[in-house]
Amino acid sequence: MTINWTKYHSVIMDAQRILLTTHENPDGDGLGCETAFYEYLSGMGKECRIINVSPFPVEYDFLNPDNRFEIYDKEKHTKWLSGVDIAIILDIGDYKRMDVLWNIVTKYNIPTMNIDHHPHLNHSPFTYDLVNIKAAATGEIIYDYLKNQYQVKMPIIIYDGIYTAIMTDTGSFRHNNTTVKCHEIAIDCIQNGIDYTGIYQKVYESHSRNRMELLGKILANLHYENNGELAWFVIDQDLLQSTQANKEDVDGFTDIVRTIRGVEVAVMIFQNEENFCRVNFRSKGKYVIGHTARSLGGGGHDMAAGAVVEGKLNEVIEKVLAATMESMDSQKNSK
Ligand SMILES: [Mn+2]
Repeated sequence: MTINWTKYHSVIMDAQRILLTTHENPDGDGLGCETAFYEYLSGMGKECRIINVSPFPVEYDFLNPDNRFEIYDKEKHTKWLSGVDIAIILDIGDYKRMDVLWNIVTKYNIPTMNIDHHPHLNHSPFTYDLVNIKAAATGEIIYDYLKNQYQVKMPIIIYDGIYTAIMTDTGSFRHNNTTVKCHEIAIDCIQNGIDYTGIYQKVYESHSRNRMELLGKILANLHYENNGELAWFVIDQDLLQSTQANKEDVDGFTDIVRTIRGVEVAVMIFQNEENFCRVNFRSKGKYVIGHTARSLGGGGHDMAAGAVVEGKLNEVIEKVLAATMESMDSQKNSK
């Protein structure tokens, strides 16, 4: 599973203009990898830009000291993008999560390097695939590569990015993807001077009041199925508006619901747009939910996955619950 970087290293070195990007609604892993890789590539004299399709989440400001993160803007970026030598795509899971940037990459025939720890479909659309599904975070893969490149101490922002990537994807070193290696990398980051308490507080202790109000309303209205092993909740557009919360505020809610005693699987159905719902699945470990997400057109890991499901809210709820309950039942019966 360990990636042999020799070939990919020369591909990267041969490129001059490099685009770095990650999935829509970027998380700590995607952003941490981007800032770390950007630091390295710019240091090598590459003409490198980080361009994402979604806004930069403010709690990660410490990864963005010099406004290195840009939001895709057709007017501003088209010319530059048309001359990109390689697009390095981090933590993507599914090329569709690049949104319009995928169309651009295809339009200009830009070679793509997919660096990820999500399982991918058989027919990869990328030029190069560097996938290690055993890695807890894409940041772990990036760490291995960069650690090899630097003969001296790496710049602190690389450690900040890598630590953030692994901390967020392991739920602060708690989830079942946490390994000895995650802790070893954390030790290296701490020994090299990262402010780990500060990073934790910035990421996890800077929620808006609106988010907490929305969370309160959700927790007061949870639904339980399958003898309490499944807990689910719905966020419709009215609820979102009534609390003035934004779309990013719902991140992490499913993890919170999963913490309830007896709950094995938590599901969020979030009405993102009138006829589209973002669905999140989280499992404690007894039930695999990755394939349920895939059966709904989504993807992800065994215990943490998601999908975007088209349809009227009530139809989506019905469809998602039926698929989840059926899968949980059949897994239970086969044990
Ligand atoms: Mn990740």
